[in-house]
Amino acid sequence: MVPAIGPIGLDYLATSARRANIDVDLLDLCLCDDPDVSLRDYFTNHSPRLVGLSFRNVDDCFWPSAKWFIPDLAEMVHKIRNLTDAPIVVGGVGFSIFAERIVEYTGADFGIRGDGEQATVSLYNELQTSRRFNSVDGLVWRLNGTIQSNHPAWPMPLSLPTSRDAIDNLTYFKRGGQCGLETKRGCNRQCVYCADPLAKGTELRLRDPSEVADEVESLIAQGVELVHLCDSEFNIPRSHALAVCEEFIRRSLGDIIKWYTYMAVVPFDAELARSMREAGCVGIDFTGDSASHQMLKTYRQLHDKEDLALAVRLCRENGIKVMIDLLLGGPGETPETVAEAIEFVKQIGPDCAGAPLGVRVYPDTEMARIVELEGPLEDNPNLQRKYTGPVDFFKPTFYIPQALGPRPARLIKDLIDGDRRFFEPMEEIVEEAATNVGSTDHNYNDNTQLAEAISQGARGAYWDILHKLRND
Ligand code: B12
Repeated sequence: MVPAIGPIGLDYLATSARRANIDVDLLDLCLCDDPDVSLRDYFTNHSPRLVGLSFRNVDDCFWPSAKWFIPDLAEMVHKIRNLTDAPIVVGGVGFSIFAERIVEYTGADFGIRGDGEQATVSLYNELQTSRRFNSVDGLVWRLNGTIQSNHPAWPMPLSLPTSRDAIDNLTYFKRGGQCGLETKRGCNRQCVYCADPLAKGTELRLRDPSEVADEVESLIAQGVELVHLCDSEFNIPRSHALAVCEEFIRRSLGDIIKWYTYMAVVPFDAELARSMREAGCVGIDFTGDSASHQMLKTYRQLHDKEDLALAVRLCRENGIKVMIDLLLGGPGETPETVAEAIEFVKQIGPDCAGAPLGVRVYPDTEMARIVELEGPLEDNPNLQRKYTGPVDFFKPTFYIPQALGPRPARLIKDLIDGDRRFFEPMEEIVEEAATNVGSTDHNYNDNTQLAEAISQGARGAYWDILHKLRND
């Protein structure tokens, strides 16, 4: 994917395996000039006992581009299979959303759903000894040809000491304009559409703030000056967000490193905003979803319109850039609710606002249940997809209500009415132009405009880079 995002899961995994005295080689296919040649060279000279593949994105979650990456993963598994007899295990956030289906589709020997650190070590050990696969947390495996799934690997308490030295973080920083870092895992919110609980669990698993600060210092030592937090929402719970900021402030990290984060709109208040700014936060992307009371209830958000206004004001007062991400086209959305959301966001005046169209429907979410209650999937006119055959939420499937009319993206664009703070939905008819300079959406995949800006020195969250580009 372009720009390149560092596979930070592998940084954590390698540390954990090395601590367990397992030798680890890391072949980063994203940074190879020719991945096929690198794979052949590697397996000609090495005979590993286990091969792991990190798979982050199943699809691009963006309508109408709706790119699906599973066939590429299957091809990769097949290629590796022809180069080594070692078992192949797949893991990663995207993988964890669809673990069983992916193992089945790709023919990989194993998968790990959830955190990989302890589970990979445990799988490795079982492979060398008694092969008790039912004892490996998160493992998806086969028994007499049928797929078995152990309980997801969501260890608690969460301890991830790492010096972040397995992947080439500096190159990712230069090519991706930022590096990732987590302060916790899991999310206990119930937003109907979200797949994060499937991959990370519904319990908040907090890291010790001093461990997080140590990790930031390791990245700084590598030359990284800017990170994007990889928490689903940094401010849940508020107490942990504050504790992390306090540790950063105690070590004066805010003077050296800048960071961006995703946040829920509540809880947020003056004390948290001030601490975040002092700790180095320069930008927040809020999960706004809507500014229509009715749609916020449908999405099961805990905030309302006035909270959105407060969030923008607090950011302004503290010199933090602010983006409100909307999610237009959920169940019950009408031209009126879309207009209400767009008008309100215009009024409260964030630096940017995302206005994508369509809700990616993931299996085993409340959204999937809502859709199923609407009647037979094949006949549901609110489901949009690019693939043929039966409706299958494994493949990119989007909810866009008929009530938005025959050209819903156009409707939204008309309401945005050229306001350059908004990232607009991609329109079917200009899909081909979407990767070209001048596109007005915020699909961060295959984004040559972004990649070009980063190669010329732009740094930051992608919305902030795109916003600056547009305003220059
Ligand atoms: C932060 C983030 C971003 C940031 C990245 C910043 C950065 N520098 O890292 C930004 C904003 C750039 C971003 C962009 C996009 N993102 Co994003 N992002 C995330 C987020 C919140 C965190 C990902 C992360 O790094 N986690 C931390 C690492 C440590 O966890 P991990 O990768 O899961 O690794 C662990 C396990 O999975 C496992 N594991 C990992 N690898 C391996 C390998 C093996 C062998 C094993 C056994 C285990 C294993 O062990 C690891 C440690 O426990 C996730 C949602 C989430 N909560 O995870 C979405 C998420 C990954 N993003 C998603 C999407 C769709 C995108 C975009 C495509 C959106 C778009 N169209 O623009 C772009 C792609 C950009 C690009 N060019 O690649 C989706 C993918 C869903 C899907 N359908 O595939 C997610 C899941 C969000 C969601 N629920 O929709 N994203």
